[in-house]
Amino acid sequence: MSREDMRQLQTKRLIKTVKTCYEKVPFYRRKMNEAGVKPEDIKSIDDIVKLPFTTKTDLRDEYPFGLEAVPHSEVRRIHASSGTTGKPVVGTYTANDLAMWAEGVARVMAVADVGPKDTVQVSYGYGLFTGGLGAHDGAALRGAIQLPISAGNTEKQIMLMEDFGSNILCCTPSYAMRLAEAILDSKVVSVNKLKLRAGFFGAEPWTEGMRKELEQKLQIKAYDIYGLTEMCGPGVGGECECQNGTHLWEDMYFPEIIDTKTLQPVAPGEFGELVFTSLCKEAMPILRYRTRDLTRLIYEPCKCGRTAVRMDRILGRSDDMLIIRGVNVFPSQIETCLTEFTAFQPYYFITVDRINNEDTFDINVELKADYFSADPQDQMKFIKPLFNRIVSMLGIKPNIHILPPYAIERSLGKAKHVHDKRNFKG
Ligand code: DLL
Repeated sequence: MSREDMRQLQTKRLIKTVKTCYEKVPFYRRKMNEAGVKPEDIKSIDDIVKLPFTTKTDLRDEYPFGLEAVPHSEVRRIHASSGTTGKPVVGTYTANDLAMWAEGVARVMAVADVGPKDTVQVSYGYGLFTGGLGAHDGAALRGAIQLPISAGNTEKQIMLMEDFGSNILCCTPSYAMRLAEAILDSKVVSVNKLKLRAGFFGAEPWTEGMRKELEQKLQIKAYDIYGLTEMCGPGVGGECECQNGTHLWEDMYFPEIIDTKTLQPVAPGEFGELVFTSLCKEAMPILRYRTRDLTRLIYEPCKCGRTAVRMDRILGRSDDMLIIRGVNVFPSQIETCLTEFTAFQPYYFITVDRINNEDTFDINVELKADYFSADPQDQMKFIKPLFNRIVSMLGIKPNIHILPPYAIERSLGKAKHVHDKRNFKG
């Protein structure tokens, strides 16, 4: 679709969404009244900046169904994201919302031409988490065979992958790495015997280095799939064959990038916080939702021919950013450094503490089994270049510890990379 046609469609859908929010959801009416904006003030997609933001706290305050814009009897499914503290964030869906969600995932899967001859192994968790059922419904819409195995039970995953001939894998990148490791270590299954050809990985930040490792180890094309419960789940966007940014389905979810301090839109192409307005959602429409995901939007045309705007890799969430000795650190930056060295595994765990008024910064890492030695002198050969790389990237010095193979916990879903002990001190 041309940019102008897209803008017209977005305008039409925004006007409708805002009117519904104002008329049906007391929360939005109150917020818009406070901001002095009425539905009639929204005449074009550019007027979106007049609308107030919605935050995760608002969602929690309106828990569970305060933001619904339809009678609850029209809801057909409820999902929720775990959240680290307190009440979960809830997403509810009408039948149309479920169809639109599946369409978003199906568009992502189109890049690998997923269809009736394919078996899609859905190794995202099934349940309240949107990953499992989201990928499942997208695969169903493509007419593919769905294998709803969910996350975990790694040995069985690889046995069925071989026996059932799964050729598309959907899971978090960290679980994909765990599966790759299990396949390479396996005495019964070899990667050459598998039919895998593509993977759709998301739900957590991952790096180019991780992509290369996964593509090489699993002998597949590894595509990014992005999404969040507040919009629908997976399938807000996905990568094309250029693997050069994640196309966002902006006819369904309008993206903006704002400066986290001024809350004003940044210049096109600049980094900031991603904000979404749903343009088609019925059960729980959302206006200007602050995702806390930090990235940038790329408006230059993509070689693939898709005109939907692209999003750069997500650096991390603003709430995952560590401030160590005054320096901003995103855990994914450690992954970037690790994957530049063949000897290291892409697994890591960061511990931050404050001792004698100074921040400590410890990183546990693993060497691949062929390189591992328990001898500290041997280890120094590997630690030194990694240390130098991290210092050049972050400007602060970590303590690097090499752990024996498999010592770092492997994740089935979203990996946990950080323990910040400072949070528990007065
Ligand atoms: O993680 C939905 C999903 C499932 C997406 C499966 C992709 C695949 P939530 O649990 O609500 O929903 O978490 C949403 O996860 O705001 C990002 O911080 C992060 N996230 C999701 N996809 C990506 C990605 C699902 N491709 C939050 N890259 C989002 C980086 C991602 N971060």
